[in-house]
Amino acid sequence: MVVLSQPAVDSFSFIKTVKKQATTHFTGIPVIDLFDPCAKTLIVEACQEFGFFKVVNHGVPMEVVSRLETEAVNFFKLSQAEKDKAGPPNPFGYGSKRIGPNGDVGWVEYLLFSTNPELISQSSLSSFSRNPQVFWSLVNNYVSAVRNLACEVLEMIADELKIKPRNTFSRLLKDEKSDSCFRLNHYPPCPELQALSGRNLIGFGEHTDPQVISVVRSNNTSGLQISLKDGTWVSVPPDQYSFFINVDDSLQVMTNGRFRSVRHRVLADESLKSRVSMIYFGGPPLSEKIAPLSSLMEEGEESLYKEFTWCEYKKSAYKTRLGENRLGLFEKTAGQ
Ligand code: GA4
Repeated sequence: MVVLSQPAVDSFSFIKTVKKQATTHFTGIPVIDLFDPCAKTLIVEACQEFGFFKVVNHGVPMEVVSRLETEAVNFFKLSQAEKDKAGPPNPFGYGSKRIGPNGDVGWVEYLLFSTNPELISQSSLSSFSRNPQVFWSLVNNYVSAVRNLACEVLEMIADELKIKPRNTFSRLLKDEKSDSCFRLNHYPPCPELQALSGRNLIGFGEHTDPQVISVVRSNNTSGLQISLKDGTWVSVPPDQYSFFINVDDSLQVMTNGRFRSVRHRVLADESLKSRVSMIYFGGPPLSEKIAPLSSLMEEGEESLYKEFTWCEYKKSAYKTRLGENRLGLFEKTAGQ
């Protein structure tokens, strides 16, 4: 028999679950070797079909990844009282179970940072680690390595789509005012709760990312799922040595819907293993206009979206629930 303490039962009652499924890993996720001469074509195909792909031969030193992972694991091992000193997230800082400002919850705890050094002080950095300088330099090394990777991918996309200049997308992330952020997620094991419910707990509910592109790395645990074009959820086979790339809402708009912003979610693992993921969300400067690129538009093709700036989109996103179709508010209806 499973005996649960009252706090565990209480926390379970507001976390969503999905019907238990045996984890069968989807074998169709595109794997792009950046050294492959066909990589550019394969990336564009993956962005159109899935909005998601895996990158190998990415050039990010594994040491940069593992050193940050160790620090992250150490942070999440601290007592709840210690971790709470770095919260609540507004939106940056430490958060547990609550995601965003509108009542979403998941079986997850996290640290959310801006990658803009000017905003760092807001997030009471000093409490993130016993050695905040070391922690911060590891985050910085990691973020600059994955930003370079994201920019490389965006430039390959621009080449393949014949968009000039080739930094049309990547400049948004390289701009010193780029509104990018970085998230460390920890999904603690929850075998008791899953056994009790006979269902899978939701770690991070389904959503799309509002930015341009996201780069995800996780330890060797399952849990990440993506939604295919037909709405089927499939499990992404974990690979701690590779990076997964998401197409985000803003890139969907800039390509006038040719690329798909991928809907994804994380189910809490059934095993005793913790899932730790690190995600870089590459965003544009706040004042940037997000609109389909004219060079991509065919004759007579109209924009599917009303015009907006990243600042307007972000503001609107923060008023929504996680699972909402945020871009829906900016879609043009017939005749508009
Ligand atoms: C989803 C992508 C990123 O994790 C994030 C999330 C943000 C948050 O956790 O504060 C949001 C979510 C994300 C979109 C809708 C709003 C805002 C939670 C939420 C309910 C950091 C982001 O930029 O948007």
